[in-house]
Amino acid sequence: MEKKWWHDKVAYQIYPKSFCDGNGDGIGDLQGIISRLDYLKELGVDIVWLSPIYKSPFVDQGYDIADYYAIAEEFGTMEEFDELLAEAKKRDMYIIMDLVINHCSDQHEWFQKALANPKSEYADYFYFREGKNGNPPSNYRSYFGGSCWEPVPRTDLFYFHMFAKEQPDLNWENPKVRQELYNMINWWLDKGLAGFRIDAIINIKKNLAFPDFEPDGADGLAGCWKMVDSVDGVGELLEDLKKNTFQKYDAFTVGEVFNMKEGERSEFIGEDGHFSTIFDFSAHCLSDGAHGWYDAPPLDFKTWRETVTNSQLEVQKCGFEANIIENHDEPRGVSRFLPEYAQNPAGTKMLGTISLLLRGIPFIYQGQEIGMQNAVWNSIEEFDDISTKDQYHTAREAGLTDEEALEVCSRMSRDNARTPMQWSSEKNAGFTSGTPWLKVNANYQAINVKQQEKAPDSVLNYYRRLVAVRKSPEYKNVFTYGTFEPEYEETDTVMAFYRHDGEKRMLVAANFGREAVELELPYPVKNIILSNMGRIHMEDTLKLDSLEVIVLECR
Ligand code: TEU
Ligand code: CA
Repeated sequence: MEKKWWHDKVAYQIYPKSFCDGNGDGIGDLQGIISRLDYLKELGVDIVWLSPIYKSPFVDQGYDIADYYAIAEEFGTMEEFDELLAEAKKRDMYIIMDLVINHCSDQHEWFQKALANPKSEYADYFYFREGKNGNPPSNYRSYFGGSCWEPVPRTDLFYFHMFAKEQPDLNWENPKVRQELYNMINWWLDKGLAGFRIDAIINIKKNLAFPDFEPDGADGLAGCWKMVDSVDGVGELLEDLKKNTFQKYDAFTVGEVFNMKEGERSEFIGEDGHFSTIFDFSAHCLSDGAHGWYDAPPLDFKTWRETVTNSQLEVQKCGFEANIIENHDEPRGVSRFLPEYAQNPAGTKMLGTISLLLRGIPFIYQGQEIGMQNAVWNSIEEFDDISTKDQYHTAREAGLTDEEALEVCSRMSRDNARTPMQWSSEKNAGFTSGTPWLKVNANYQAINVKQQEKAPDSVLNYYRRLVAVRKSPEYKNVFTYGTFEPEYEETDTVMAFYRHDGEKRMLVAANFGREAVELELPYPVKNIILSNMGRIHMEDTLKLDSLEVIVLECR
């Protein structure tokens, strides 16, 4: 396998609005990010992914871009962005941005021109279609609820949007659109950007016949992803994209790809794949409800272990995926993947160790490194997120009480990941001197950076050691290129695997159960590399207390 510059890197996702507020307006910004680069460096971060910072009306928190060439004034200026690039470079860090090109904002000038004159060439930048007897052209439900089709005022046309109605989908079949997007991407790469995280990219290929599907909900609509599922040919678009942009720069690209078809993985992330890598969402998809968050199945340990294991075994046949516990679209991993008795520092370290030492590119989401958890939400009014509001509505429509629907949203809301970063036990968790745009998690006195920096055994200091082990000259190769081999799969509570590169064999083992376990050790222990319980000695058997994780070098 050809080695790539990004194979051995550790990435960190910043959600700019909630990371650090430099000027006291309650909104995180570029100066805030710059002020925390040393913090990220100390954590061992190489690649920083910024969720969208482009000019936007923020209907979907920046995933609705009004100008691809401008920085949102809430976040700062282009000069400040250049400063961030330069400051990152000084520290040998790479910046990647979010690339949202399935759709733009309805405030983008292309869409404004299209609306102003639906006969102009700009209408063809989007999907403008005639309705069927005054009804929308097809029966698709958008990802955020309601029809995918919105009437174009003063016409009998509708435009297509898979997300909010303020996020019209771009017409990727139009070569002019593709060229505009490629120019924009190259413009950013020319600036010195290291690459992109690529948003919702599987959706760019449409079935242009827009056929109806069997309704699958009380609203009489069918999920629009079914159309995406039913169409072939996204690969050609993705190759065209890559060849005209990323490839020329040796850029690092990580695709947000749901609904990949069976057997397509190597086309996406193989040696000459469309992307460097894609996120592994297999564990997250376990809580996909058939109709929404309200019927999300509960998670159980063995299914989770089997899912992660199978994914690792599949992925290593062709490339690298990016491993996450959480991101800005997901609830906090500690609250989601750990049983209640494990939602504490020991359990948090255990989960982090598994995630970071799997084969793949680890992405840490802001706050994960201090063990941030879901917030307590007292009413639906407290949420900001467009998707949460839709899911609340869907749950109520399905017959859940207000209280039950609130419980569902509290458990699943994307806002759980978007509450401000907890820097200290000062007012507003040290995130802002003003009024935060979204409420701060009430637990910030107990969970924050400043306190954890001082405590040698804190989650933060453990994460620092964990990243350092992964990147150490001694173990870097095995943790980057070593194969993944599951172990102790027959147990009820242990998630364990070897990483093996032919030279070194490492064992990572975690006990998710309430009881201690004692297991045979097929390979004698050479060294204890890491322990969340301060264990420095291991006899001939593997002893793990409840919530203990250990990293061993085997003989
Ligand atoms: O997400 C795409 C996506 O399909 C999921 O986010 C999912 O629909 C959503 O989490 C439901 O709650 C990307 C971004 O990550 C997300 O933040 C944006 O809202 C979305 O695209 C639209 O740009
Ligand atoms: Ca600010």
